[in-house]
Amino acid sequence: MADMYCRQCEQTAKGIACTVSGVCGKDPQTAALQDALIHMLKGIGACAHRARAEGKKDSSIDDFIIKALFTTITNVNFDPADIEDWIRQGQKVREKAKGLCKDPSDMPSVVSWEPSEDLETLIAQAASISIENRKVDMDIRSLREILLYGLKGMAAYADHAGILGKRDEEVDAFFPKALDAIEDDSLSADDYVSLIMDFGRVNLRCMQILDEGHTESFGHPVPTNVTLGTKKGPAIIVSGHDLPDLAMLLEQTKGQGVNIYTHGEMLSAHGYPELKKHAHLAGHFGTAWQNQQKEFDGVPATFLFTTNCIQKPAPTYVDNVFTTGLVEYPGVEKIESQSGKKDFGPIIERAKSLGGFDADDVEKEILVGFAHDTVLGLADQIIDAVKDKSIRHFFLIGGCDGAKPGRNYYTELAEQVPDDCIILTLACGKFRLNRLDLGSIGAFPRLLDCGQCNDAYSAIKIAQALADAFDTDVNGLPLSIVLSWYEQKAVCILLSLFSLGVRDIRLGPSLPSFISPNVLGVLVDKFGIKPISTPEEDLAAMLE
Ligand code: SF4
Ligand code: SF3
Repeated sequence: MADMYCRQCEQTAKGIACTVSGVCGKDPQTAALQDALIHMLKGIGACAHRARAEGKKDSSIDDFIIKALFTTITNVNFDPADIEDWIRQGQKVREKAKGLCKDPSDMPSVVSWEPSEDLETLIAQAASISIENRKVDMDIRSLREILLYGLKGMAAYADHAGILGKRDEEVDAFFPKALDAIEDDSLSADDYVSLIMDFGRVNLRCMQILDEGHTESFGHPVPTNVTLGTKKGPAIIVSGHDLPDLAMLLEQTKGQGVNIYTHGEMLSAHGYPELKKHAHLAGHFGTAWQNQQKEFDGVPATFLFTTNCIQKPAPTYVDNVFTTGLVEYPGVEKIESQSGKKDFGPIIERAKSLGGFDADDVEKEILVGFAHDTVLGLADQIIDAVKDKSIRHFFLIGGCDGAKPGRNYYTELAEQVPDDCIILTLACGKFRLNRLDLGSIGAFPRLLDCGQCNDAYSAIKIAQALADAFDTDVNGLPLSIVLSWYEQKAVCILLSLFSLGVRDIRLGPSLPSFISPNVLGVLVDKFGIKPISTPEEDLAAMLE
């Protein structure tokens, strides 16, 4: 039996599965405990789904499911003790959910699964319930995994939305319903396919409420020049996706002589009026998440991880790293929330004591802030430019970044896109292209940054509005979509695109190992999905 079995992300070992230790750094113990936590969530889901059918729900149960799923996303939580704690809490939540049901004795067997009190036995139990040890048809297993990883991605967005005070009953109800379905042996492959299509639609709604949460709290993003580099003085570098954390930190550092920099997916924060108003939001540091160990080494600043993607901090900077939200790394100090408020004092004091950068070091400026409100404000001009042929084609090149050498494809593709075409980008995959000087077409920059991965909603809204204007659907637009994927949020976005009927998406740098050949066949037939090839070949095909 393998020490562990995880294949939920793109960098999985040998393109098959991590079986000895995670390429991400996850150890077998953490992997086993995450499997056990997912098993517990299926039991909670089974109860909560039945309770809902009887008109009973409890938002604390929904919140637990969402947060626990998010905690198992790649590069979020590396602390086995913390995952064990989630399992123990899960037992209590399951009892609560069971108590909401009319007949708690009529439940699937997963509801009576009891995690051992003894850690070693619990890990052995986890092995017996992990995906590779279940005797399930290969295609059913693949469809269950697609649904589970999609749910994990949606959980991240639902959690962010919840923090901003946004929730939606359809989204909340889908988690228990799908967790229950994943364990249901009576479901056929067709049942799972239709559930997955439903999921894509519900995830779109989830991304919509998150978009509303962001824009109601911080305003609609506007085009903004962002300085890449650093300024003299103490510094805090903020990574992840959580804008409310950044907002709180900006308030707490006002007038303190500490500059705040974004890192990774936090880049898009610069476009939001309520965040950019802070003069000490000084710029953006570094590139995408997978370069953090190299880029953080020897930097006289503190680092705050609000969500994924954290990597093992090197000894040279581990004392300067802090986590918050669901991010956990053993030996790294965490800033906890007290009824929604966080005291970032320790990270601010540490940043001051480090002294910060001793001189300005600015590389260049880049432009962000092209979310749906801004782009759709230009819709008439864009439509005219397409009609008079000054814009020939749009490319959406985005998604996650990662360490594989094959990801240079995305840079080369963007470089080779002809001058009369516009590139929309989003998520951390943009770091492969956002330093390129791509110029403009008339008033439009050729590279329009729509935001974080969760702002895929913006790109979809833009595409749908353009399709309406041209009296067609998204497939009828002069638009090609080239996605890079790494973790589970990319899975949920892809499923939303499928649910909208979007065809011919190119996906790379490799196809997910959890998609079985037959399931891939269905996706190719229904949606024309294809793996990336070479930039030259793909570009020629997309511009045909
Ligand atoms: Fe491997 Fe990815 Fe799983 Fe980490 S999350 S153990 S890299 S498949
Ligand atoms: Fe990136 Fe981790 Fe996925 Fe938000 S930050 S897209 S990989």
